[in-house]
Amino acid sequence: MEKGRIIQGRGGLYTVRDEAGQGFVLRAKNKFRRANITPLVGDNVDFTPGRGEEHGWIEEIHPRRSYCLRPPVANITQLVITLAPEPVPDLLLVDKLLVFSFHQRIEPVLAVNKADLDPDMPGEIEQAYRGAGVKTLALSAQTGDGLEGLRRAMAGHITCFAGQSGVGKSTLIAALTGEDLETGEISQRIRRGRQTTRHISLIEKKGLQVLDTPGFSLLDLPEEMPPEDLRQDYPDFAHFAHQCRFAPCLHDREPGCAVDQAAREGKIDTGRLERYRQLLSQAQDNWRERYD
Ligand SMILES: Nc1nc2c(ncn2[C@@H]2O[C@H](COP(=O)(O)OP(=O)(O)O)[C@@H](O)[C@H]2O)c(=O)[nH]1
Ligand SMILES: [Mg+2]
Ligand SMILES: [Zn+2]
Repeated sequence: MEKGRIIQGRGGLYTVRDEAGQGFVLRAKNKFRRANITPLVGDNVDFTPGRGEEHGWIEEIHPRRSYCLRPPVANITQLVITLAPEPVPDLLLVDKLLVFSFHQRIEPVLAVNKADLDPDMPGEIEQAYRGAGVKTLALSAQTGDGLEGLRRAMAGHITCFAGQSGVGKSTLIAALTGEDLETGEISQRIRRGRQTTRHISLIEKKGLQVLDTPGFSLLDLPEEMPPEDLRQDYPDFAHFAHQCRFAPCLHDREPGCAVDQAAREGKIDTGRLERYRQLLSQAQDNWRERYD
């Protein structure tokens, strides 16, 4: 049996690459369907190669280190959350992506692209997310500024880019890997018409492993997450939370809330706390409706 990683899946055929870089076209054994397991891009597998023109078989899927449903990918270790001055940042999305990262123990990085349009923005973002311990990088895919820093941050990771459409994810991936990807407005149009057949592939180029995926912008909070667990994915609150008067405290305007106090004293970013309360209320609604 050989070992490799799924780098693409289409119509029940999977491309698996072994450690030497050789590609194999495989199908999944029926036992996976019976067990309701779908092989995902990023999965580490044992396989038997096909003979001649025949495809081979995926025999085993190794346990996953991380798992996403939308987009369907396994084993990513880093999420590059990309934002830019244009389109106007959706920080609620950024915070959701951070919750997702912390929840799955995936390393988040905040990549502020298009710094050529607004040189102040990276510093503002860095300031707001410093308490959460998230690395912020100032970038311009257009001028190339900061790209080497991003490349260094990505070394050794399986990276997925996430963020609103138009922030420059494909342009960044293209600049880093040399891979020719659809960028800009044309891709938007094509993508809409292609929703059902869109595919994900793991690009392995120039020492980087990157998943090019248009997904993640429709991300919901982790399913089946009890609302009181949300605060665990806010490292910037942890330093103060043990001083709250009530235990447990949801930091939702309870009297004597030390997180609220810290925000009023400028020790926690007030936007982070406001958006946390928005997400908490969403999580509470989901939780109430979960058996409907
Ligand atoms: N000014 C500027 N424009 C950029 C930069 N990076 C990407 N763009 C432009 O932003 C638009 C959207 O880029 P794209 O990579 O398709 O974004 P995606 O939807 O996140 O994949 C394109 O027109 C790019 O040329 C940058 O650093 N500076
Ligand atoms: Mg794109
Ligand atoms: Zn509190």
